[in-house]
Amino acid sequence: MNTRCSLLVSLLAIALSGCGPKDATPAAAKAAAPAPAAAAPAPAAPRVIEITANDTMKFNLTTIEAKAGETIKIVFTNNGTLPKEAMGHNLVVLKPGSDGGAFCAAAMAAKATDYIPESLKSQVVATTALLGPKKSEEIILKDLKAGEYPYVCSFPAHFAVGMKGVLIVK
Ligand SMILES: [Cu+2]
Repeated sequence: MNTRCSLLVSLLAIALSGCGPKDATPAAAKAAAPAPAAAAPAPAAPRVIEITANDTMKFNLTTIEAKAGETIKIVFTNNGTLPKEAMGHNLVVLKPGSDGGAFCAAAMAAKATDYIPESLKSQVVATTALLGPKKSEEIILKDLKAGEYPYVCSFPAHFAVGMKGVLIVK
């Protein structure tokens, strides 16, 4: 019964579509047309760069390269196990020409603001929050200009043991 019904429906559909195949074709073409347009922004999706840190106080990547005009997404993950108060990590991207060491020295007294010193805040291009173990956060750097951007973890003493890197944009 059901089979016969659906067969009838199918036949009806064929009969109906047979009435105006010429109308149907441009309509389908129109419907399909926006698809490539919608897909066009896809290449602009930011390149994702994964950076990790752990209890050894090192970034897995100490050099990142990007092209001028590029937008990148940095996904930063603290894979460590020690508590945030003892071994928190952040990833702070500074403007070209900034002194990462001076920034981190000032950061030591900035516990209240997650080790982002108010006095040097203007040097920050982007930063994650201070992350505890197994936490992850992303930052997006849009339309990068050429230059060398130092990045650091500003948790006390982490810069001194080498928790730093550079984003080179050319
Ligand atoms: Cu750190």
